[in-house]
Amino acid sequence: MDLSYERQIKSYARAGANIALVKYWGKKQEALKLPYNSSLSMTLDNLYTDTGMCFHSGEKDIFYLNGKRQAEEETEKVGVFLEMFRQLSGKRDRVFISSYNSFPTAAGLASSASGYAAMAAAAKQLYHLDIEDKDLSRLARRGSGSACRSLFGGFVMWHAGTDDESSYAEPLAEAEEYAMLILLLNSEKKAKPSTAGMKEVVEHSAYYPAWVEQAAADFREMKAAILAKDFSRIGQIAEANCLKMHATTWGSDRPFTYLQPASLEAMEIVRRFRRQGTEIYFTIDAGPNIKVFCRRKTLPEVMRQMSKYYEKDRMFPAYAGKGYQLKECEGFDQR
Ligand code: 2P0
Repeated sequence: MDLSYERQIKSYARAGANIALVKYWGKKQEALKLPYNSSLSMTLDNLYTDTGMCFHSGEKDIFYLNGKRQAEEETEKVGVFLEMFRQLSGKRDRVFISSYNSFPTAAGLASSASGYAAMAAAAKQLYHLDIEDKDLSRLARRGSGSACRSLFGGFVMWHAGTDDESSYAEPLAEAEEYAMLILLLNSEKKAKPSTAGMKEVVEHSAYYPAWVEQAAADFREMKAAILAKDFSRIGQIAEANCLKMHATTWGSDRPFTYLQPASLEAMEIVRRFRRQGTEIYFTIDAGPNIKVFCRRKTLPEVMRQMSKYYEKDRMFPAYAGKGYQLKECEGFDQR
């Protein structure tokens, strides 16, 4: 079995990564991936996943990521995800899937979000499902919670909801005036995946109930700040929200942290920029890397100044991305 199936790919989708400004952190229902709190993110343009799919006659799904065939465990996870589409369509054939990330995989850069969003969109097309984007977001959520947000462009809300039906994502507003600069401080695969990290804090952190309460307030305020186009307020809420998320890891019976010395240093660099008059803010996910939120027009200058501290190949600039895109095609080489 090899990548020759790529020439037969019929359905192809692209979805952008997203960075949460109010984080998703903790599930109240593991299997359905129902979160305790609503979250709000910005979709990025040049960090994305391309996924192509076609049916094949074999007995098992085949999954390639960045040109490399994936082991059984990862392929089975994808198979469980695709099972939802098989049940909805009634078509049982196994699928060949090939995905490419435009950025380092599993380094805290939200590759599972764009990955499952692109896969959900490609599967919708392959199985000819006539479903609305809201319902597609519920399916993407089952692959990886944050994937539901990657189907849409600009600023996106994921309503926590109380059951499968009510936990979905929808766009809030465009984000053309803003940008993100991702500083890749450490590209190693993280020791504690976010799924395990959030489970741990839900069960063991004294601060978890406070997080749920604070996140709800941050979500409401962030929504208002975005609609008011209040850049400073968006940045302030985002920065404080990520620190509250990280505080839950310190407040656990079994304390851990995703931050590294380089993360604290980068946080201080961002604060120094602000003191010197360049208004930028940081946010940090379940890993050591820093994402800088800034105005679109200041991104080139921020990059120029950041290059005093970081190599060019460690910096990933991005503007706001669009929602998922579909293409019917004959083979992946026509991308
Ligand atoms: C977020 N994260 O809102 C938060 C902030 C990490 C920190 O969404 O278990 O890969 O597959 O639902 O979606 C990462 O979590 O976790 C994440 P699962 P997912 O972006």
